[in-house]
Amino acid sequence: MLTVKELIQTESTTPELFNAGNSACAGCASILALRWALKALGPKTVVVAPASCANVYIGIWPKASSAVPYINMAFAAGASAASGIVAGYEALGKKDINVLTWAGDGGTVDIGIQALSGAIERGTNFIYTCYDNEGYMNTGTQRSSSTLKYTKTTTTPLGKGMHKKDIAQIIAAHDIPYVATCVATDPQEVYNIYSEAKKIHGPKFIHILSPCAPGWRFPASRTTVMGDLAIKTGIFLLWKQIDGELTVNKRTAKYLDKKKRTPVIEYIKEQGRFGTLNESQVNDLQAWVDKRCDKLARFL
Ligand SMILES: Cc1ncc(C[n+]2csc(CCOP(=O)(O)OP(=O)(O)O)c2C)c(N)n1
Ligand code: SF4
Repeated sequence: MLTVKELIQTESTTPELFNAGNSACAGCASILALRWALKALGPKTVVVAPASCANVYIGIWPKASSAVPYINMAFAAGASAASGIVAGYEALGKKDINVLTWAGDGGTVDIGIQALSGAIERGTNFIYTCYDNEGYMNTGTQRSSSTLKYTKTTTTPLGKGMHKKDIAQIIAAHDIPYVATCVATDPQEVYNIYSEAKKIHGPKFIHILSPCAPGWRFPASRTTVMGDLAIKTGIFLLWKQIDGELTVNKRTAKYLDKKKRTPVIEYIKEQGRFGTLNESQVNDLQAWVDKRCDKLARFL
């Protein structure tokens, strides 16, 4: 696992596989994670990107930003397309190519979940990433089943009525070799996770919380603050499950103790997407976080 010092060296010694001049918004966390994931995976990687911001921020041919093959795919088909590509390479006897699905939460937790579950059941040797910006951002901020309760979106103008679905736990229940969660604003963790995942055979699932300035309505300069606050409040939990063994990430472990945890209101008030919440709504979100933290604390 790389230290921060080694990571800084790695930035200049590894090839740049997602180049500058892409068309992501300023402060996009998803693109930061993709850049570091590709640095870890290396040039022998094929990316499958179902309908999402990932089809837009790659840019327009012939000036697209990806230096590796990058396939824009139908919304529901991120995992099934990857399954076909893996089968094709296997038929050709090519064993050293990483196939990476890079999908949003809409493309994963909503429309893509069936294809993902099927590809996993077939034992597909690929890495599936859900970069989770908690909404359909590419099409103008509609809610997904990964949107936090009370978030105001164009389809939930008064605030979403139900809690976020826990996609990482759903996939972990498929008993696959590797599941990990991280925040896109932590390049060291992103690099380390992808370096680890590429050595494992079979389906790998990585859930990345990706703060999104326009969709969450915070200033682009504060993207990394949102990633840090998500961990400190426990609103996003960091853990890994390798061959059925769940371990809690050290950063999250600290905040499973409620006395050390930052209250969720500190996260909420940084982001325009929640509008003004009343006391009972804030308490409800806090209770949801506390329950999830208590559940994870059993694995410490
Ligand atoms: C079947 C289908 N329905 C709707 C769309 C329109 N569409 C394109 S991207 C998108 C939202 C994608 O959301 P998400 O997967 O969360 O990725 P993000 O845009 O947030 O990066 C939608 C609804 C589509 N391409 N195909
Ligand atoms: S809308 Fe959000 S996720 Fe999409 S490119 Fe912009 S910052 Fe990134």
